Amino acid sequence: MKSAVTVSLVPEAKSGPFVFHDDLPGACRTAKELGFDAIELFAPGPDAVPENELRTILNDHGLMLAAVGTGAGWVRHKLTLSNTSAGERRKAVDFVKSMIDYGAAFGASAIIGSMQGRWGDGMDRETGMANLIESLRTLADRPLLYEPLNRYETNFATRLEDGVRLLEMVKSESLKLLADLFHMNIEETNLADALRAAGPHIGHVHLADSNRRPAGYGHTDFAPIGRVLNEIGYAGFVSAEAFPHPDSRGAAEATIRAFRTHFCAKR
Ligand code: LER
Ligand code: MN
Repeated sequence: MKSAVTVSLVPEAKSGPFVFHDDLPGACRTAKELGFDAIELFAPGPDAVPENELRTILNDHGLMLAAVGTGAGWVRHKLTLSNTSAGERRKAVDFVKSMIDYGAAFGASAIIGSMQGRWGDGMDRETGMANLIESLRTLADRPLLYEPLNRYETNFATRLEDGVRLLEMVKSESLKLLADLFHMNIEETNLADALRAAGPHIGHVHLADSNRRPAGYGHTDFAPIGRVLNEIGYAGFVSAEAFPHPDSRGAAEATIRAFRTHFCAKR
């Protein structure tokens, strides 16, 4: 498994669950100093940091790009892949495509989290689901991560097993699941069992404690989670998407400590 830490450059997400905010070179410096393998980038769009600039920053610090978030499409432009309007769905798909292209230049997948939207407000579940599946089919010819979210953020897939069912409907080898331990803490009966059952579908992990503070600041038991990920041979990123508590550096330090204790394949 490889360690990563999130960096948000989205002004609307200033109070969001990201370890670092705004200062990309500073975040990379601290991430490298603490021994992270990668950063995960939440950017306003594909032009926020030009590709050559990002390449220079990553190379200078010997870091990989773990993944790119697409949530700015929702928080900035109110776009969703399940929108009842075909025109709005097209805009959402185009935004995600631009982020897929951006990440692909670094071998990083794009994440579909809040961009999935939710059914309701005049759109029934069946129609919303059909819209989401159609959008994902259009996008998933390249590496893409679908993230089940807790009930307050979506009503499509809230547990990993719902996510696996959705993946089976989309039928794309390049579409994998993102297991976010914060959402799972709200929705799953048992986190380790859910991860074991989802097995080879898991393509990325978001690491946060029960309260979305960094690992170690809540009551999630990470030992069985790390054990099961090792057992199923998960070799992807474990990426800290957590509040900068007590501050960004402190959150990154707690994360790398938890990563080394529970996730490194050394047992
Ligand atoms: C994104 O990775 C996520 O976990 C969501 O909670 C963002 O809305
Ligand atoms: Mn997440």
